[in-house]
Amino acid sequence: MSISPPSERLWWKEPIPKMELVWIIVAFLWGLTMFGMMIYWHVEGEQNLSNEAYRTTPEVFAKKADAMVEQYKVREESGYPVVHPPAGSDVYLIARLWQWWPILELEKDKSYRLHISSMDWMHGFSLQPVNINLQIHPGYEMVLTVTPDQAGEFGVVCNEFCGIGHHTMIGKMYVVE
Ligand SMILES: [Cu+2]
Repeated sequence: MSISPPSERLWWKEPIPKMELVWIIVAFLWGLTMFGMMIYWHVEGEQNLSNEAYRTTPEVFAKKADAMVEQYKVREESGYPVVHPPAGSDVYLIARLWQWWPILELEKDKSYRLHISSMDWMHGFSLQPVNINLQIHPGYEMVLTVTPDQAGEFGVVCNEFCGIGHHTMIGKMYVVE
């Protein structure tokens, strides 16, 4: 049997069967509903971060992070500087193969502008155990206004596969009273 063209030249110009039309309408309305829910969840559900993204370069971003570390480093933990920047300031977190650098120490109930960018490939910022996730791209900085409302030690893991050392890409963040 060979493949033959449909008998009607305008094969696609058929009336839509009622059942198909019903499903199209259902899917369309559901899409509209979920669109509205995105806005609702943003406001009420405390989901969907209000992040901003700006263009940058790894060099420019690293320079800012280095300056912050130099000025506000308070101690060191297994080779990583622990940085305690003043409340209200801009704080920088570098993602690179395969670390989150430095360790930030923030104060509870104080707001910060948190900047995150990658020095190389794409990484995923995931703050544990709270459910905060951001995709981190090289060439862009993600900026969030954060107000930690829980003191303690938080883990930062990479949740975007970034190579052989991906599973070792674990950082830390402190929130102190
Ligand atoms: Cu990574």
